[in-house]
Amino acid sequence: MTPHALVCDVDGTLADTEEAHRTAFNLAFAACGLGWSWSPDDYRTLLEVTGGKERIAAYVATLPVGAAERRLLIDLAPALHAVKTRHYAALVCDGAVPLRQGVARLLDEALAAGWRLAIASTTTAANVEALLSSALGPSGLRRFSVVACGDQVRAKKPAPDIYRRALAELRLTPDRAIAFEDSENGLRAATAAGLWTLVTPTRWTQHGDFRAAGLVLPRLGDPGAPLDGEPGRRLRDGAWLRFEELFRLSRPSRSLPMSAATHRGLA
Ligand code: XBP
Ligand code: MG
Repeated sequence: MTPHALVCDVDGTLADTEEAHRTAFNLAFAACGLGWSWSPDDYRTLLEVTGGKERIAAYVATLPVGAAERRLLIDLAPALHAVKTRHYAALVCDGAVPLRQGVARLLDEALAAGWRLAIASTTTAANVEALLSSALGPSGLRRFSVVACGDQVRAKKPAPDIYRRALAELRLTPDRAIAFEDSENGLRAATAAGLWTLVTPTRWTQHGDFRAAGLVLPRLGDPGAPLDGEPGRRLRDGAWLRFEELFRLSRPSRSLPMSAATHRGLA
């Protein structure tokens, strides 16, 4: 069968992690004796900057301080971010932040269809490991053929670099992959890399512009938690997104159902 891959963002997509990130940032600020505290509204705005170190630097740029102090605080960002990352790992351990509804099912369906799984995330490798080993168990990360994340690329989302890196490591062209995202920055990165993209926004990212997405759903849904108005609004095959329908929607030119196409290696 022709190889294919589902390339997944992590934060907000596989799990709704941004409240844990926000808490970890605030714990790090307190541990370092900084009187900073990011409210949910502050954080929603700051999330427009991807990458924790970059987000801290963007916040410092807004502070009413002199150039010397600003330089000092920006130089502090990497060490401050390392403290934050340790707090985040503690916050997501033991399954404290579960996968979003339907995610485990969709990943299983993709693997059962013979697709590979990959990660394309702005967050650090430590955070990916902490979340997925906690939410999917010790072997969780091994389900992913490729983990492209964090500082492996110079330009973070919305630049396409992390998706291009994932495709290169997968040895796939963009037409052999589907991207799975939650934010406008992620959608811009995936589409700039040429991938058809599924978007399931969260309360942190729902204000974004998702017109370039192949499909936008509030969540994936599950047999026990069907999507309102489905099938019929965006889905044809059921009230929750099955991988077979995701495949079909991503390749409207292919009339064969995914099982037949992949079985005959035509997908
Ligand atoms: C979302 C991000 C990350 C997280 C915080 O990443 O932009 O910066 O908010 O994690 P994703 P770090 O691409 O997975 O949606 O502090 O490790 O950056
Ligand atoms: Mg995300």
